[in-house]
Order: sequence, then structure tokens, then C-alpha cells
Amino acid sequence: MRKSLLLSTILLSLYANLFAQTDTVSQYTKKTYMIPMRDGTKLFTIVLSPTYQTGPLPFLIERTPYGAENAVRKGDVISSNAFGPFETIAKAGYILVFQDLRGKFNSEGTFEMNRPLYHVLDKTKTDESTDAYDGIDWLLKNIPNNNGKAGILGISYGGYLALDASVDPHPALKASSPQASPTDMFLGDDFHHNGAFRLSYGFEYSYLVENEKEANSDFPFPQYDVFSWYLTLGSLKNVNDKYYHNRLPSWNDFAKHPNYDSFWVRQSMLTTVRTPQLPILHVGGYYDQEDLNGPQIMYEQLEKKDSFNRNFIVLGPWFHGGWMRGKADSLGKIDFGSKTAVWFQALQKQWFDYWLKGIGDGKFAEANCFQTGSNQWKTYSAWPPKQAQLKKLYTTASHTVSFTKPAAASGAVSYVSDPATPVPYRAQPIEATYGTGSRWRQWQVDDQRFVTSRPDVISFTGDSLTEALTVTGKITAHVFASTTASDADFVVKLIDVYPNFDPKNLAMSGYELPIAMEVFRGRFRKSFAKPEPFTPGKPEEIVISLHDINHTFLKGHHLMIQVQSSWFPLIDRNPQRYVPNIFEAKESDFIKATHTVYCNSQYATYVELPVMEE
Ligand code: PG9
Repeated sequence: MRKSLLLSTILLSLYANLFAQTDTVSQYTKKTYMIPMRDGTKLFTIVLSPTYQTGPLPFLIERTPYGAENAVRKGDVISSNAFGPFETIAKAGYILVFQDLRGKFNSEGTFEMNRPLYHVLDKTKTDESTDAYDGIDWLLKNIPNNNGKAGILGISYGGYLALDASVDPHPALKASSPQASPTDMFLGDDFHHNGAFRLSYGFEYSYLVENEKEANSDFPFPQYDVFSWYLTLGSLKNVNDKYYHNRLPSWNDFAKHPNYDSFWVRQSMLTTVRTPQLPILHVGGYYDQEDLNGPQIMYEQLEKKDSFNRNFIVLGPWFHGGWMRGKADSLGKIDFGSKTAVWFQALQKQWFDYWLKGIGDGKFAEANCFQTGSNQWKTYSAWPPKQAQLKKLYTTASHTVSFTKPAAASGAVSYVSDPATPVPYRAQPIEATYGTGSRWRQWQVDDQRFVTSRPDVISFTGDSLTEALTVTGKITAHVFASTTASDADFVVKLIDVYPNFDPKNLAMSGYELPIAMEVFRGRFRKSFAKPEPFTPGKPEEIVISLHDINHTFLKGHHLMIQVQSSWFPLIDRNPQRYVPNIFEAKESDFIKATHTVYCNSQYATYVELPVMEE
């Protein structure tokens, strides 16, 4: 009796583990290796294989600057439900690989932030693409029971590395998912937006990654709310003088390259990633506080050369990496009506299962783009959808918006921007980016009423909508502005203003939800490579991409456009007196200025909206 019970238990567990190769793997066994690259440098690599692996499986790789050991739970045997973001995929059965980049944590060599793809111009050079290639080659030859295929994925820096690996990929690399991958660090993403320097992020991140090889370091701020710390810092030249002492290569590069010069061009993925050489699934969040731009513009660039239909995109209502954490059924006070992260993780599993194991029919939508406001997943055969009609939403001198162009020859709104009292980008306290209690992840959905009444923030508000308005695709602002000084930043926001009194959702009454926002450093209005001062008083056009959205402004809501000239300390203060390099500005260069936004028939400031008939 006992014997037969034992036998049936063994048979049952064998059956379970056979079945496990599709979606019920429960345990992984960990091994570590130092894998040699073509130049002899060895990279630390963790390989996790299903403990009861019954047949060949593909590799799923993540490369990281943040410590491979940090990505994996402690212990030699790891349960699949301990994989956090990778749980769904871990249960499906893959050989999971985590690797430290050159020069980080347990790997040999030297780290270089956003190392350019050197091999594209010089085949003798190594970079993150050749390292991924060499790693895959070694894994195929040395890890038993693999099926000869590999996939790569990652979020943010990891996404960037997945994109790198997709350029001249190893032939066994069959699918790649760059998620929240930065594309160009001067035009958008972590370190600058349209040439405006992302001060808090650039300052804290260079310290995080470059202060120590084997740790992620938090800058030791002496206070919790860092707003006044950054203000007291004064000119950016004080960073090296007082704190970094030229020790952090990334900070030195920011200071040395204030314009879009060959340093940024060489590093930009727009320069080197030209065609989808394998199936690529780009993933991005509408509220990504770090890399909102990257996935959208890389998808757009590759789409132009996608003759084999290998280029796909998913956009959701997510903060940076929000699709891999928790349920993502809400962000801050905004509810999305369903568990959008769970939805995504199922899609991600289907994606890799198809390309790496041949499971499923491979019929993936070109674009899966969540629609906020109506809270629905939508699929599109082209992104942005071609049927949207471009409409211009004009600002008026009486602080309203209208789809009709202002008829009067004059009309403008002016405000004084003072670098001594910059507009905070979110309500204080502003905690250190990744510090205790930080609300960094959600500030892009914060209620903008915390600044709407400031005299240096100008708002243009429409009437209550008599019917819902859906806007799907790229939003572009055309600001006609002048300044009494010689340089200025412009931040433009498209805001969904909730009804002033909503008995069904009282707490959300009057909420000012940003739908799209972006900053532009005025000196770059004609060229990012060759900045130019403004001529005081002369109106000029500044064109600002506010990126792709998919949002329904519901009946009863209002459209609002907001303009301001500082966003601190997210963006460093523009001194407003033009100096060749803002990193070397003197305290006396920071001056008050009056900026004017024009709203008339000759100079009409507007935001272009792709409106969809739904
Ligand atoms: N946003 C981070 C980053 C990516 C790439 C370069 C620099 C920073 C990240 O989350 O990894």
C-alpha cells in the first residue's frame, strides 16, 4: 500500500514536471560562471535552470549594471514565485541568465555609462552588443539541455542593453524586448529633455552607479526635502567644486558636453539602431518618469525599415517599469479599471513562448496601446493610427483654449520667471529620487493645482466638454514666445481637468491630471548642436514634442494647456542670461526675465492633437 502510494507520488511529480516545461515550473537551481569575452575580460553570470528540467529549453537573458546578484533571490535553489517580475515567465520554464556588465559588481573590466556601439564602426572593438553576443555563444556551448535559442529583455538600463544586443545579434538570439529603454540621452530620457539638463536625476544617478564598483550608492543628502538643497547648490559648477571633485565620469561628461555634439550623437541609439534585425517588442509607459521617450522614438525609427514585420510596441498607463511591479491597476489617485501589469505579463510570456519555443500562432498586434480615460486596451495595425485627424488647440489671450485660431492681430500673456524662486516640478517635500518615501514614481499624474495659481505659471482652460474627445498619437506644441532676456526654458502641459464638482467621485472633483508634458531649452530652438541666444522681445516659434498618448477626455471634463519656465529640481535652472555653457554659469548670470506667450493671428500658440472618431 505504502509502496504504491510512493510510486503514484513519483509518477504524479514526474507528470507535473513534464507539464512544467509549459507553465508550472516551481524551482530553479542556481550556478555562477565567469564568462570570457573576445578580449579576455570575464563577466560574472548567474544561470538558473529548472531543477527538474526534462527537455531542452531556451535562454532568457537580462544584463544589468545594478548587480546580477541583486536581481536574484539568495540561495542555490529558488522557487519560481520568488522571481517577482519574472514569475509568470519563470513558471513557464526558461533557462534564466543574469549578467553583470563590464566593470560593475563581480565582472571584470571598466564600466562606461551608456557605452556606444563601438563595433559598428570598428569591428575590433567590444561593446554591450559584442558582450551579449559572446555571452550567448558561451552559454550555447556550455550550459546543457538548451534548445539553441535565446531571448533578451530588460527594463531601462536593462532595456537599453536588450536593444544593444539586437544590433548585429548572435544568430541564436531570436527575440528581444527592450522595455523603457532610453534612446537618446540629450533629446529625451534620463539625462536631458530637449537639451534641458535633468538635474536631480543626472546628479543622483551618476553617484548611484559610479561612486562605487560593487554597490548602488545613494547620495548622502543632509535633508529629506531636497528642493532647497538643490537651490542652495547654486551654479552647477559647484557640483565638482564641492562634492564630486571630478571623480564621476558621467557628471564630467554632462559638464563637458552641454550641446548635442559628437559625444551624444555617437552614444545615441538613433545613430546605430537602424533596422529590426530580429523580432523586437518595445514597451513604454505614458507616465514613465525616466524613459518615456525612448521606446516611442525607437519603435518609430525601426518601423520605417520593418519590411519583415518584426517591430512591435506596447504602451500602457505606467510609471518606469510599472508593468513589472504589482498589479498596475492605478497610479497615485488615478484608477485604470483593471490589472494592467498582469495583462502585460501574460502577453510577454506569449511573446517569448512563440519566438523561443514555437508555442502559439504568433499573431501579435502591431501595437497594444492602453487608452486612459476610457480605461481600455486597444490594438492598432499602425502606430500612431493613421485615421486620427490633426486638430490645433489654440491658446487665447483670455486664458481659454479653442479649436478656432485667434482672429485678433494682438493678444499675448506674459509672466515673470525668476531663477531664485523656480516652480517645483511636484509638491514638496521632494524626496531624494530613490530615497525613503520617494513619490518619484507617481509625480507625472500629480494634481497640477499645486502650481496653477502661481503667477509664473500660465493656464488656458476650455469649456466643459459636451462629448468625450479621444486623442491618439503624437502631441506637438507650437509655442510662439519672446523674452526680455536672452535664454529661456518652456514647459508645456496638456491637462485633463475633471469636473469641478463630481458627486460620484467627490475627491477627484477639479483634479488637474497631466496627460502630456515636456520641457524645451529655448537656446536649442533652431539646432541642438548650435545653440543661439534669443533677441530680447522678438517672438520665435518653439516646437515641442509632447510624445504619444491615447487618452479620452470624458464628457464634462475640460482641456487645459499650461506653460511655465522652470521645473525644479527635475530640470536645472536656466540662468536666462545666455552663457555658452550653463554648467559654468556664474551666480550673477541667473536673472529674472519676463516671458511672453503669443496668442494672436500672426503668432498663434497651439497644441496639435490627433483626434480619433471612436
Ligand atoms: N533610468 C535608468 C537608466 C537607464 C539607462 C541609463 C541611465 C539610467 C534605469 O532605470 O536603469
